[in-house]
Amino acid sequence: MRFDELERRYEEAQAALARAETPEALESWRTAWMGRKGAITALTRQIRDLPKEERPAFGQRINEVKAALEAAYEARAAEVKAEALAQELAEGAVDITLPGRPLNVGHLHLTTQTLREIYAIFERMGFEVYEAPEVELGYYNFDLLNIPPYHPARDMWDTFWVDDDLLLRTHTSPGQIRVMRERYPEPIRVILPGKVYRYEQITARSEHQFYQVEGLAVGRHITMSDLIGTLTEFTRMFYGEHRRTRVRGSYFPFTEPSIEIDTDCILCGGKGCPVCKYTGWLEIAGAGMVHPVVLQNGGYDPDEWSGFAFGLGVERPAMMKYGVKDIRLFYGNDLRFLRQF
Ligand code: FA5
Repeated sequence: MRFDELERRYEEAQAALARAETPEALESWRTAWMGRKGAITALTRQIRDLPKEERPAFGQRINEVKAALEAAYEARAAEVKAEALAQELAEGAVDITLPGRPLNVGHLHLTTQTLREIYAIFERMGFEVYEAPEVELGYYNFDLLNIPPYHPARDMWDTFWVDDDLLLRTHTSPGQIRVMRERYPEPIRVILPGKVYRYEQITARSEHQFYQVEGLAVGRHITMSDLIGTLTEFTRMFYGEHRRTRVRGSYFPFTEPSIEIDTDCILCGGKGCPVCKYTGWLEIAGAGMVHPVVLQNGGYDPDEWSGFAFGLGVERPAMMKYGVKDIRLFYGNDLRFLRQF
């Protein structure tokens, strides 16, 4: 009878163990069957109630059952642990078929793109790129360009002085003198790109730091029609055939005669807006025939040589080409703007 109960309990314990699927269930099983108050332990206690002769056989069987259940428990515990690990791996695993996170790739700034377009156009017309310093002697920025210290034209370009002699250049024109002095007596056809600085109020059309591309051609028979032809060709290639340009008489101390080139304002379609100062036109370049004094300062005899020069903005032509309404957007570092180009 006791043997029957032991075998029945043994089977029940095995079945219950097979149903335990979590570490918690295993623990409960262990307490319920093998613990101090567990069912198998309770059977052990019954040994003393048995007739003496049955005790050894029953004791031996109970020990076998206990050992078998311990072993089964260990095996089941290992299984449950392996299943839990497999599940954890499946849940937290890396799916190598997922597409990777996109890398943020930058691109060239609108100003750099525009500069490169400008270089490409002038390269096709035979101009080479020449670089001149951004921190410049006042002597080159003004005096050698026919702007003596007392001359009121100095007021057109106020800037940031580094010391009594050095300044942040107000335009790329001082580079003209540097090329001429370096290249004499060769004919010259160069563009001089770079940053320029002005102490002036920032508005939708004016920055205190911006880019210019200077142009200089010096030769034996260079005339105003070469200048107008070159700039007209530039605007045609930069904007396309449809854009209107106009040439106006102007004044610069370092050119004589002087002109300015305007394009029709695409922001307002010519109706007038703050960027074009309500004229329908925006100046993109100042230009003219190199003043004889400037040719002389560069080492070229004005009786033998002539030349033209121009100073083209970079941001303003870009505004007119791409419809940028405010020049402050260029260097405001707002990615919503920069990503559009
Ligand atoms: C000059 O700087 C002359 N050096 C240009 C020149 C060169 C004339 C050679 C004759 C011969 P101006 O100050 O007008 O000129 O500037 C030339 C161009 O730079 C303007 O047409 C405009 O496109 C751009 N520019 C001028 N001021 C600003 C500004 N504050 N912000 C943005 N662009 C400007």
